[in-house]
Amino acid sequence: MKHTEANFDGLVGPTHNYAGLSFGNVASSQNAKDASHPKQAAKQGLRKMKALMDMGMVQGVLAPQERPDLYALRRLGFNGSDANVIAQAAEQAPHLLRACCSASSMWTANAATVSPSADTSDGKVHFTPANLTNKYHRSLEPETTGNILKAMFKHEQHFAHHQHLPDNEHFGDEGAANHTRLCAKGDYGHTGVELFVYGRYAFDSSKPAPKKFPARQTFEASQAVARLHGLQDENVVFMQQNPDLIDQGVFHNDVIAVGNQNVLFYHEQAFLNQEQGFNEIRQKLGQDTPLHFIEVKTQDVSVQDAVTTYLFNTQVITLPSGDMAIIAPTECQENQAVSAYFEKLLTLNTPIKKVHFFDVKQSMKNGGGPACLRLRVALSEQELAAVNPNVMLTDGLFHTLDNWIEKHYRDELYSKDLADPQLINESRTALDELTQILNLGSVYRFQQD
Ligand code: SUG
Repeated sequence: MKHTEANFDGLVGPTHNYAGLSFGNVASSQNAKDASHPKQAAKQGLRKMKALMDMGMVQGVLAPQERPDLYALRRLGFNGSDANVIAQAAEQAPHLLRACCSASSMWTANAATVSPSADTSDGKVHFTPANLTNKYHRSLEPETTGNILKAMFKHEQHFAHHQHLPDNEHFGDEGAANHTRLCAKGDYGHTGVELFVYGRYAFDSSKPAPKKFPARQTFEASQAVARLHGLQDENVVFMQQNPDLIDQGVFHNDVIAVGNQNVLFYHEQAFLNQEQGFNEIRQKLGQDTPLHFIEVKTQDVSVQDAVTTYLFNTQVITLPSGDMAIIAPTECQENQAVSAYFEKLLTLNTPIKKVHFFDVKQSMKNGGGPACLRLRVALSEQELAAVNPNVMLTDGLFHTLDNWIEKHYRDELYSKDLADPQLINESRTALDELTQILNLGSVYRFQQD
């Protein structure tokens, strides 16, 4: 049976802004308080989705979350009418208002960890929303993420949904950004090896850990997700991220490594105990599945260049022709070392034959590249047929969403605009219409009250 990998990209929400909320994420800190362009951001993302669809890829859409999050603000003691809640927060705690307005759910590589049915003990596709405990603004996402995923992947016969891990730093979980599935080339349907990459141990302080910036993902969280998904020990590998790199702004593994089928593309400094980990991957995948380990040396691309260009936050995709292509942000093209590296890569006789560049600058300014914007779900034909069809991109849906963005999104948003109570209605009107377009039902709390 044919298996495909579908990409579900996050639609950028109407409150997209730069609030400097992510300590350890260099772009987020550097661009704090700049004016943002929500309409442009949403259209950049939508255009990338359309381009992948036009390349013959299976492409879906993941809806944004309700922001401002008035429920979160009320939970923190702001009260009265919705407009009052916003006004009080703007005056007394503008940092909390900014956090509750973040459109960060757009980075769906952090929405969940997904294990395809070929790997799981019950033969279902498993989803665990990420708890994102390390950042307050992101910790507001998992419950709604779970609701949206359930509305997209409804059939219990094929799909299993878990609750996010306990909301505690010990089980800090950032989802697919720290999870890579490797398998035979051209075949998502055979059991693969699921590589979980963590930043620190939560219950053993004697182990290496970063000193300056937080390690968001714990070993214990990765282990728990593997258990929940019913993965077998012989199909799972855990590797630790190099803590020095977290201190240089590599806040997720997908900022320094990316894999697809039989390719692992990574920076030479990405992992601790690299050879040991790679040997385990080789041994668990077996001799029939030789892997291409494409290592980028520091002398070719520095860690700093990798962080500013997002060379590794690229999507490595298998095209219908069987060749692989890289989907990269235009920042890579603009950097001499990285563009020279790409030229070299295409001569290396690896499965990667082409590089496509996309302008996702609005997302990049908050530290989110092409790979952050998508959640990968490998599906059999039957499973794909069971996905809510309204979330799958077609030319028709592309035009509907393009018009929807045009109608509801602001061109520009400044930090002070977050105090505008009108933004609540704008955002809710847009999302209410979106749930109808995508046939999601009432996934938002404002629709349930
Ligand atoms: O969690 N930025 C996100 C970027 C996530 C990127 N995702 C992956 N690497 N998969 C984060 O740090 C910034 C929001 C702000 O500062 O306004 C933010 O949340």
